Amino acid sequence: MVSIVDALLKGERWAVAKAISILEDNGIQAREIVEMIFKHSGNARVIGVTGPAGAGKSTLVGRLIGAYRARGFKVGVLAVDPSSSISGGAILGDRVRMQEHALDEGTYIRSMASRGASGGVSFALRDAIRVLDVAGFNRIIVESVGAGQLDVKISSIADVTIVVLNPQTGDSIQAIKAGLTEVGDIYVVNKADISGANALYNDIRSLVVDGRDEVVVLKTVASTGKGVDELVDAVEQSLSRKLSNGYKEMLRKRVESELMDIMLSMLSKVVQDRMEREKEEEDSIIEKVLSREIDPYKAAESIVARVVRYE
Ligand SMILES: Nc1nc2c(ncn2[C@@H]2O[C@H](COP(=O)(O)OP(=O)(O)O)[C@@H](O)[C@H]2O)c(=O)[nH]1
Ligand SMILES: [Mg+2]
Repeated sequence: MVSIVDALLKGERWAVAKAISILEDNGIQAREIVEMIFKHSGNARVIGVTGPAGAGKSTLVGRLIGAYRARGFKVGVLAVDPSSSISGGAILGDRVRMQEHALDEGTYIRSMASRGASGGVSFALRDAIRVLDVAGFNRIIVESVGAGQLDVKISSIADVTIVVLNPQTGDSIQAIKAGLTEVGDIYVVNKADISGANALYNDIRSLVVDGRDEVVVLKTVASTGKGVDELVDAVEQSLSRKLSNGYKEMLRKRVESELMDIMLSMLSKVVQDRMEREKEEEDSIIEKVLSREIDPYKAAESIVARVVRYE
């Protein structure tokens, strides 16, 4: 483990790959890695890219890599796709779209399986960001589909969140439903080359800019790279604004939310273990609910009270 971490701190790619795999396996070794690298982390800036499937996120991320490399940054990309646990297609698609950068030493691209559970991926994701961070990648882009739980999480993990919409699938009503109007620092109307882009742009402006004047709305054509430099400018401006204003408080909240996630997951494991160990007791409580002797809240409360000692 020490040799992996040493290599990681020197920025060696094999160590990055190995470390992230260990994190995904989520065993004892994962905890060891985090313990060893944590104090070295915290230097990279994290850019979240979210939005509906098909909006052009991966294409845009490919362009962002190029633009950031041209500005001298080392870029790490983590693509989280809930569908990738069902089919490998999404991962392959992302690789192909981003592959022109795959041989570049200053770029590291990795797909992460989400394994269904939204809680599960955020642990591995946060730690994978730390791995890339200590390996010297100073801009880390996280792509995730913004359709459920995870996208909201992305904005609590990323320093700047880009929401990508497009005239085909990303109509404004859908964006509101998915909670996307709340999470973005920057809204990108991608596929500005097809009709409906201007109408969507105006919709999004009136939806998100009202009351949040620091929000930026831009148009891009990811397939040609049009608007991408302006997007990078907007991301960097948003970053510097946040760094000079309330960044500490944001980090504090982020630690708080990470601790909460970890504690809840630990507690959930304690409860599950107990339920398995005390099978008879569990059965008898279930029977009592079935016979309507006690209600489900009382039942759960009696178990929780035995697991957690209230002070
Ligand atoms: N016309 C047009 N098509 C685009 C643009 N950006 C991406 N696409 C296409 O939209 C499809 C979905 O892109 P992809 O990057 O995989 O979207 P993702 O699911 O959000 O990651 C692909 O066929 C892209 O070639 C664009 O700016 N204009
Ligand atoms: Mg994609």
